[in-house]
Amino acid sequence: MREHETVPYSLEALSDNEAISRARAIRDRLKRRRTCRYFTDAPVPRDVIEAAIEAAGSAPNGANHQPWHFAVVSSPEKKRAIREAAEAEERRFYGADGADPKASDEWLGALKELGTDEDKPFLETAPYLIVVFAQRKGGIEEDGKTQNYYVNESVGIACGMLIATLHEAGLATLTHTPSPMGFLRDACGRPEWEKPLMIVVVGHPTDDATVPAHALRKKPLSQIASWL
Ligand code: IYR
Repeated sequence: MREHETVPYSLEALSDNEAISRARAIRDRLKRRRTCRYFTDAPVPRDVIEAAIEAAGSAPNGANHQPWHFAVVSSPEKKRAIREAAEAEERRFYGADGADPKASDEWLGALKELGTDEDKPFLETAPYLIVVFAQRKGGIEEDGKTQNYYVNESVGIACGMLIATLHEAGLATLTHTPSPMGFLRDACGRPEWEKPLMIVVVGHPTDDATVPAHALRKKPLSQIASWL
C-alpha cells in the first residue's frame, strides 16, 4: 500500500450466537418497514431527522467525497410548491392531463398492483420531505469542480441508511421519485451539478393507513442469494 496516514480500527467482538441473534433482531425490525402513502400532519422532532441524516452521512462512498446533500423541507409553502410541481409531472406520467401517458403500458401495468396515481397529498401533509441530491462534482470541500465517483451507488446506500434509521425511530417513510425531478433543484436552491435523486417523505402513518398486499410478496432467501 502507498504511504498514508492511518488511525486504529476496532469493533466490539461478539460470539457467534450473539452475532446471529443481533442480525436476526435487526432483520425482524427492518422487515416490518413498509412504504407508506398515508401520513398525518403530526410533528416529528427535528432531532430525529438530524440524527437520521448523520447516520446517512456515514455511508460508504466513493473516495470519501460524500457526494450527497439532504434538503429538509418543512415549510407549508415549500411543501405545497413541491406537491404542485410533482403532481404536474405525475399527471403527464399517468396521462391524467388528457395526453398520452409518458409511462409505457408495461410500466403502468406494473404499477396497477400498487394503486398509485397522480395525487400526492402526502407531499403537503407529512411534516418533513427530505429531498436527496447526488453531487456529481465537488469533492469533500464541495468546490463544485472536483470529480466525484460512484455517486449513485454512494447516495443510494446513504438513502438506505437514512430510511433504516427513520424506521428504527418509529417513523413511516415513502421514497417518492417524480419523473423528471429537475424542478427540485430550483425548489431547494441547489446548484446545477447536483442531481435530485428522490424525496424521502417522513412522518406518522394515519390510523387507517394501508399498504398494497403486493408489497408483502418478498422473494425468499433461496431466490435472492446464491452460495458459491
Ligand atoms: N413516480 C410515480 C410512479 C411510480 C413508479 C414506481 I417504479 C413506483 O414503485 C411507484 C410509483 C408515482 O409516484 O406515482
